[in-house]
Amino acid sequence: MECSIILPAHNEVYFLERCVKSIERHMGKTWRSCEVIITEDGSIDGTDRIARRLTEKYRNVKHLHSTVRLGKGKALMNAMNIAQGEIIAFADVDMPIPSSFLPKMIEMAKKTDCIIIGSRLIKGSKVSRPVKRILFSILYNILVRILFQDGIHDHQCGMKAIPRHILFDVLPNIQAEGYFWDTAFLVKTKSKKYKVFEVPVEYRDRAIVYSSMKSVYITSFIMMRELFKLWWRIKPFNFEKYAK
Ligand SMILES: Nc1nc2c(ncn2[C@@H]2O[C@H](COP(=O)(O)OP(=O)(O)O)[C@@H](O)[C@H]2O)c(=O)[nH]1
Ligand SMILES: [Mg+2]
Repeated sequence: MECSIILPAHNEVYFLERCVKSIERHMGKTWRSCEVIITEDGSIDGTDRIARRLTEKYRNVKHLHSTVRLGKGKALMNAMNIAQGEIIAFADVDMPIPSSFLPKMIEMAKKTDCIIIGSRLIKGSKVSRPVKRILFSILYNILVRILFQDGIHDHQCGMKAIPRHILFDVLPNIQAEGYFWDTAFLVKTKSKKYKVFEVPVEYRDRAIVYSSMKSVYITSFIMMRELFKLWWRIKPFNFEKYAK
């Protein structure tokens, strides 16, 4: 299997089918050698029914379901554990980044054998988000770079493509179940000296009415708390020990 595309979904009744169709269109010929894993939990809006219907319509679409909300990180890890692809990619269902970036990033991961991540904070990116989210994102990423010296500009962008062997070397012992998963993963990746390339993306936040996030302030607080917990756990610059 060439690649696995993981779609974490929580209450995405409006976007899920559009997202899968858009990916099918942009993957072109490679669509048939890919699997799509919808990892969906805690939805109360009928997203699970749509996901089931999509598995009937497409042979290469799978659906993982839990009635309890698991968090994005846990949902991603559950899907990774059943993913068969040589490249394992994931993307947000509300498509803040056009799906056309997905085949490009998968191809780059294949060619370079490195981790490819979308970035909203490097030259060439085009971003349309509320100012408070941009500010939090800049501050948060500066803080991660100061604490962990990893040189990455955007840890939290929702589109990433990872070669299988790297993913499964890094995955054990990542203790992050929610949105913080991406940062925990990248910090660990860097502690193991893998290369990460950032690709500038076009990014547009969904209309707030569809957002599954409670509030930017609550989420920001949780992210900061998780960040300091991680720092405390691995202690400053003690990467060698963390890498094991
Ligand atoms: N399975 C699962 N997916 C989630 C959860 N929380 C968020 N997601 C998904 O993660 C992606 C990003 O979430 P979103 O609310 O758009 O975050 P934002 O873009 O950072 O505001 C979307 O595809 C969501 O459906 C969760 O608890 N479980
Ligand atoms: Mg979003």
